[in-house]
Amino acid sequence: MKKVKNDMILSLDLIDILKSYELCEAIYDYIDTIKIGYPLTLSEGLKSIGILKENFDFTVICDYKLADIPATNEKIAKLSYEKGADYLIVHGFLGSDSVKACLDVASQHNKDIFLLSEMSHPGSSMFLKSASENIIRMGLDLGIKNYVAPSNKIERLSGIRRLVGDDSFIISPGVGTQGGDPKETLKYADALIVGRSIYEASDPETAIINIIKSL
Ligand code: NUP
Repeated sequence: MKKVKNDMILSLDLIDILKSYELCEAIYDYIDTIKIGYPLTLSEGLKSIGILKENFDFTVICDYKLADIPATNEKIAKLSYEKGADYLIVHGFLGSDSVKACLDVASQHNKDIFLLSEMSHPGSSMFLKSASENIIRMGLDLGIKNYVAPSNKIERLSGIRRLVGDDSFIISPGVGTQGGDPKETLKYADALIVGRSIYEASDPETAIINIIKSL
């Protein structure tokens, strides 16, 4: 992925397209990339991707954490890219065939994926943490250049940076509400993913400006 404006991606986890639209109007001077996931998509449909992309010219990362057999991953990926997704977040723990199915659809659409190995919530240490390094190595073998790694577990994030090298692109959720520090995170990640600290703020624009200043 190429550089993201202000090194920050808005995680747009509202469930209402009008509220999402209003939020985007307030912050689009500062942000050129958004991440949408199940909350908005299940509530308002895949058309949400196109609405936000076309009106604000955003790069859209769809956080659908694809985790299914290759044939089903392929269908979900195809639908998402056709509706305007630029990137899909794909779980690695399903194995190389499931990830490869997404990579193949991405390349047919001239798009790309992000690989997810472990996560920012505490439960990630139960099963995902021990598999994470092997998942990343699988990603590197598949030629993947984009990764998701937790901001609030800085030693895990820095370890993933060491594994993937400096020419990979890491986006990092867990900033703010989940405890991650923006400045510290950007020592290892290329972009922050920030949701509630922005969209739950009484003044989202000021919230963004304050994060940018803190960098
Ligand atoms: O490890 C992950 N942690 C995480 O929070 C991987 C993710 N994709 N996310 C997502 O990032 C999460 O689903 C939410 O959409 C966003 C973080 O939001 P917030 O904690 O900043 O509100």
